[in-house]
Amino acid sequence: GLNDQEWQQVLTMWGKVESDLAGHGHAVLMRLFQDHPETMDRFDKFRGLKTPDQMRGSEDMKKHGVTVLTQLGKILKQKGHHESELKPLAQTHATKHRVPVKYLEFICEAIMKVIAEKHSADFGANCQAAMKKALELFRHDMASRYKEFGFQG
Ligand code: HNN
Repeated sequence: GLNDQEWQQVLTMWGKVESDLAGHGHAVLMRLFQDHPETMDRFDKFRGLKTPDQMRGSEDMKKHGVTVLTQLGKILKQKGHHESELKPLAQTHATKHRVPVKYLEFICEAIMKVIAEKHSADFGANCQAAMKKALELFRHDMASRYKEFGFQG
């Protein structure tokens, strides 16, 4: 787990993400879909988006970015005691959307890159390490839940 100081670094940084959740969310999804186009296949609603320009202009993608980062923020704010937030999310992502653990890793990488781009001055090595640990904990606990729902991920 993370210690108090690490959680504080994570949540302080998350506060900066929340100052423009839509901008960060949209950038994260753009990054994810460009680096790993196969992840787009999980979304019926994004099937029409073919080019980076279409993605940039998509209100739907912006909206979904807010959904994803809002949910992730709720999880991070539990500082590891996120069982009740994680369970329903793991259930839909395992049984309905069938999102492999690998895709969770991809989006965590995209989040790290977007924060590094937008907040380079405030995202020093210690803060990066803390954020990475928090995202790894999230992924690890999602993966364990997946197994309970019979999805190997
Ligand atoms: O659980 C749900 O189905 C509610 C909608 C939702 C939420 C709150 C989704 C979601 C959907 C349904 C979209 C809709 O109906 O408008 C789909 C198709 N996700 C996906 C697919 C892939 C996906 Mn995710 N999500 N999500 C959330 C919330 C958070 C959330 N999702 C994630 C990843 C990595 C992928 C594969 C590309 C994802 C993450 C990491 C998070 C943050 C905790």
